[in-house]
This record gives sequence, C-alpha cells and structure tokens, in this order.
Amino acid sequence: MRSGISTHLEFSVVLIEAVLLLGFAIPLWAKRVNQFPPGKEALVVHVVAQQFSFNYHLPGPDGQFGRREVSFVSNSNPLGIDPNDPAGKDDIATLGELHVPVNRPVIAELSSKDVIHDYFLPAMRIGGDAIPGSLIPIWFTPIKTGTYEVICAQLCGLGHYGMKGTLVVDTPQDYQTWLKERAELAGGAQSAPSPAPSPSPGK
Ligand SMILES: [Cu+2]
Repeated sequence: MRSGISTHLEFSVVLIEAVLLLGFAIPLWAKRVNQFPPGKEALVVHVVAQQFSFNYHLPGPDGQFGRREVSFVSNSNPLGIDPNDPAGKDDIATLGELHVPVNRPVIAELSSKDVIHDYFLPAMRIGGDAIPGSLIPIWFTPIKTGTYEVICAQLCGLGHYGMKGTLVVDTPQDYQTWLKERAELAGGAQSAPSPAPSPSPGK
C-alpha cells in the first residue's frame, strides 16, 4: 500500500528531526550560550538601555570600571559614573555606537534605566533582554571586521522603531586608536571642571 509507506516514512522523518533538535541541537546550543569565556580573555562592556538608545560603558585603559551611582546620573553623565572614584576617571561612555576588536570574546552586561528593552545583534546571532534592576550577561566573538546593526527587539515605547545603533568591529590597531581617542575625551568630561587647556579644540 503506497499510502502506508509514505505515512511510515513521514513519521520516521519527524522522529529523526525531533531527536536531532531536542536531543542534540537545543542542549548543545544552551551549553554554548552559557559557557562564558574567562573574564581575563574577554572584553567586558556594560550596555545600559534607555528610551530610545543604548549607552555603553567601557573600563578605559586601566581595565577597571568606575563605580556607578543613580544619584550621579545627569545629562552629561548618563551612566552615573562616580566622579570621585579614581577607577572611573578614564572610563569611556558612548551613546549608540560600540567599538570592539575582532577575534576577541565580548561579554556585554545588559541593564536598563527605564523599561524593558532587548539588546539584539542579528549579525552575532545573539541578544538578551535589558531589564531595569537586573544585570544580564551575553557574549559573542566577532570574527569579521565591519559595521553591524544593533536593534532593540522589545517594543519599548513610541520611539522603539528608531532604537538602533551600530557595532563596529575594528582591527586590533584601529580599536586601540579608538580607545585612546575616547579615553582622552573621557578624561576631560568625567572629571570635575578642569582648567587645563585641551589640545583638541574641535569636536
Ligand atoms: Cu527599546
């Protein structure tokens, strides 16, 4: 009977696919997602979502994050970096654009200042919810230089459609250049009014 054979065949295919998916693919993927690279090897960055953009906080050349405190949050200090903490003096805060070096694991710790957002990097095939009061880490390793899109994948308000950003994957040299430029800018912005003349007048 032809119909009998085709029923058996289809059932077998469904069974094999189910075993592959539930028995191998999903557990392996879950393991891969939860297996974070060691902290020393990875670049750690804080991603702080707010309506309607993503803020980034990098530790700067000293590799140490400055303390953050809600009471310091202002327009010029959107992340609330403590100006009295020496570790925070060279910290880098950017809005909308993140630079990372190629071939180095990145751990992004997600949080939010207002509502629930979702930090989604389609090109890195990873994303995670950014929830007020929580720190949710995700990780990825960029393997190709270029500029990639970052989007908010959680309906978060009227401006949600425009909540986009860029991830720039640099060569290690380009990344160091960017880091240096940013750290110099941060040195002036983060500390209390400094009378020292800036060598770069242009913005
Ligand atoms: Cu959002």
